[in-house]
Amino acid sequence: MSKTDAAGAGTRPTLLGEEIVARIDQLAAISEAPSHLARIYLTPQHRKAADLLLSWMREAGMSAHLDAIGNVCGRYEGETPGLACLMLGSHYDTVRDAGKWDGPLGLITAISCVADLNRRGRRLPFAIEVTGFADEEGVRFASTLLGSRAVAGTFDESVLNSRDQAGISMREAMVAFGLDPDHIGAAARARRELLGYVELHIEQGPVLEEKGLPVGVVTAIAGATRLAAKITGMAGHAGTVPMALRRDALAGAAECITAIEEFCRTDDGGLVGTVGYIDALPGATNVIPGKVSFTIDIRAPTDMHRKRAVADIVRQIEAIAKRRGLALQLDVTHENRTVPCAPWLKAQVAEAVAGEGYAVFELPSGAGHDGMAMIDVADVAMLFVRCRGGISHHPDEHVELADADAGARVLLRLIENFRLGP
Ligand code: HGY
Ligand code: MN
Ligand code: MN
Repeated sequence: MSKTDAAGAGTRPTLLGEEIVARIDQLAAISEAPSHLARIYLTPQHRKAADLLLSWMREAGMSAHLDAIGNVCGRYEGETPGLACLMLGSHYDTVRDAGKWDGPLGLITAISCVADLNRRGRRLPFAIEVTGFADEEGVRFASTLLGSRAVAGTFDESVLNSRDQAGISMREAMVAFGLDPDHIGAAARARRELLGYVELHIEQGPVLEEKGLPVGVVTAIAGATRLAAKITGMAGHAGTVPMALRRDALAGAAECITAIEEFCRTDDGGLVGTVGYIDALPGATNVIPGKVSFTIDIRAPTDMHRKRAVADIVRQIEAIAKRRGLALQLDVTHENRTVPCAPWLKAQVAEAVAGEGYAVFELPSGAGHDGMAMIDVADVAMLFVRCRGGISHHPDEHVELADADAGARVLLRLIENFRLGP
């Protein structure tokens, strides 16, 4: 934190922040290619990262293991063994060409907080568990929150049959990784084991920076709907088929994409829509595209707004396909309702923020987080840490060391003052 922060706690040693930033860099070196950061579920990089995280957990005084879906799980016992836990966590998979903070910041900070308690020999009247979720982004199997859904006991077994771009099913990838796809249920936790779930995460937006605050208290995580669209037209010769006779799947998809953009752009209620992936076949310069697949991601501040928007967008896409004589298949691949943070737990996050000398500022999360799945097994709260320029899902994603430290101090204070219920 700089001395010029609007609401700050003055200058302090930033020891936790230094450890956190060094580890963020160490973890970021584990990537499918040196040119960009990508750490994808059930790959050798997943394994390598898990081993490193497990070693940090053990060093912090936790017992640690890889669970049935590939999450890393650390446990720091309380005053007596076997107590229910406050669970902290975040994810350690990434998008492609990712920033290094999205996910790992929360996980690494939680480990550093436990390490600090351990160094001081501090035991609490509850256990602390730190979970690193193996797949939150859903890059590989087009289904997100796989790690946290397994922990929440809501993993959808049908995802095991979905295939990655190389045609490998999730079931096959799990077996190759050394996990048993028939025992994912073993990762599930019972509600009575968890006193609450708290996730620290970078904001991924510009609000805290604008406010001059290093941390913020999250009110709710916005819901999202994701769809997979397949458009089938007729492939043909680029030189011989007259324009009027074409059924070009890619031109149809392009019209759909701009319609989605226009629909969301002209909405004044915070609706956002993204087509982030497209594939056209057969994919040759001189062939009219016959088959196109693309994804759609729709989010809004309220569930009702999002659902209405999805229905309208689907109607528009169907009309475009019909007018162009294209076959259309639309599948919902992901649907998450808006998840409110639990008032009693949010109040304790706010207390910790104030306790560290920062102004308490509340904001919603437009991005999705593991808490969306964890809500099915525990009350959820989140703490946001400021990032530079609101940039995320991009290699320029950045958090200042002082802000990483501020986040850690707030989280540590929250843990040490944590009490069950309002
Ligand atoms: O897409 C999301 O909101 C999250 O970053 N996975
Ligand atoms: Mn992300
Ligand atoms: Mn994330």
